[in-house]
Order: sequence, then C-alpha cells, then structure tokens
Amino acid sequence: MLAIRTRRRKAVVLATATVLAGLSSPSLTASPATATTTAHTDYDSTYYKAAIGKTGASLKAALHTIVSDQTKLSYSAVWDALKATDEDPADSGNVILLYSGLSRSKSLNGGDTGDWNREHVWAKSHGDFGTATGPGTDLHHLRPEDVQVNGVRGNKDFDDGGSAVSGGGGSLTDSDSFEPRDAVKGDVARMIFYMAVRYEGGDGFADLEVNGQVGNGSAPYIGKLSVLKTWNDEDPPDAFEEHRNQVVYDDYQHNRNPFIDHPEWVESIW
Ligand SMILES: [Ca+2]
Ligand SMILES: [Ca+2]
Ligand SMILES: [Ca+2]
Repeated sequence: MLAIRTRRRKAVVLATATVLAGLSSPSLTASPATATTTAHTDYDSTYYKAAIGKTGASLKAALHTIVSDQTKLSYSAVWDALKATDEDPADSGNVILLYSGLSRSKSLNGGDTGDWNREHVWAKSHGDFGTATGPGTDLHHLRPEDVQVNGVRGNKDFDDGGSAVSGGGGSLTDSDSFEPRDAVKGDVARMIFYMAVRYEGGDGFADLEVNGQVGNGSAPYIGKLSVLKTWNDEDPPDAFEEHRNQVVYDDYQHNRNPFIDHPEWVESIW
C-alpha cells in the first residue's frame, strides 16, 4: 500500500462561488465536478517561498529558478530511477506503465516486444534534446511504458480523439495526436507544464513551451494547451503521482514538479 502523507494539509477551492455554509470539511472532497485545485502547502514556506504570492509571468520565472536547482542523471541511471519512482504499490517487483496502466516486472526493461522502456512524455524530438543529461534525462517527464505503445505515441502532440491504441489501457490516437487513458491525463498535463517552466533556453537546450496546436514536429513546442489545461482540472493529483514527486525530490533530482503540489498554478501562468 502506498504511503499517503497524511501530514499534508489540503486546501480545496470550489469552482463555484456558492460554497454552502455549514458543510463539514470531509464533504469537500476533490472531484472533477467541484474542484479546480487541490493545493498541497507543505513546501510553501520553504521550497516555494520565493514563488508564493506571485502570478502569471513572475510566478513562472520564480518557479523556473526554484526547479532549476537540481541534481541531473545520466540516461543509463534513468532505468534504476524509474524502478523506484514508478514502482507498483501493490507489487514491489513491478512498475506501472503510464499509458497502458499495466503492472510489469522491473526486470523487463529493454527494447524487445513485451519489454518496457523510457517514455519521454515531452517527446524528445520537440526541441531535439535527445538523451544527453538534461531534459532528455529529467525524471519529471520520463515514465515506464510498453515498447510498442511507446512507439504508437511516437512524437505526437496531445489532444482528444482517435481510435483505441492496442494495449494502451484506453488511450486513443489518430494521425497527429495522442490521448492518454483518463487516469493519467492530468499527470501528462502536469509533466508538460513542468517542462515548459524548467527549460527556458539555458544550458544549451531549447526553450520548451506549450502551444495551442498539434503537429508541432521538431519545434520546441507541445500542444494542445486548451486540452492539457482541461486534463489538469479533470484528473487532479493522486497518491501515486504525489508519491512519485516526493521520490524524485528526496532521492534523485532534489527538485519538485510545482504543478503536482499546486495544480492551480497552471491557470495562473497559462
Ligand atoms: Ca488529432
Ligand atoms: Ca491521475
Ligand atoms: Ca520554457
């Protein structure tokens, strides 16, 4: 069972202004129908101190500075890191595959049919950063995925629609876009928003940005912004995603994905 950090204080902001007086707090659960944000404020007075109170471009700039202070991994070190960050809470010998939702043996990492490999959620051709230490090895957007499903996703942008991906756990695709299964739509969106904030043109890598289209090819952009914002709202962070963020922070990169802690910051910046 995944250890949920109960010390976190949740602040649920309702989408509607008509918050009924007298509701007991346990009834204020974060569901897509009623919640736009579920902020975790543990790190607000420490890690996020320089960002608190800011909005828009100044918030983005502050977060860029904060998350850029990190340890960087080699691409070969990513294999073992993913075995920890994406471990199946019900089976410590397995990892959970992002799009497929399947639990698969950690030892089946590789490039053959039936293996899992290292999916770059921000497709590495979008900005052409490859697998040199940097964006191509950043655990905040690298996830285990079935080799063939990873191949179907390819370097497509994200959008709604298409036909079912074989073995894709409910993911859809068409000629120019990929739609992950519902349970990881928000995870995908928050990974993309992290990358746009983390990479602003420094260190010899492209300035990665989110835009409003699909078919971005090798340009350093990924779309589609409106859809990714909706996915962030519809699929708020859950225990698996929060635990993963914590493992990356504690044991590997020592930086956090701000949009897992504060999903409402997506709306403030974009
Ligand atoms: Ca499409
Ligand atoms: Ca999710
Ligand atoms: Ca950027």
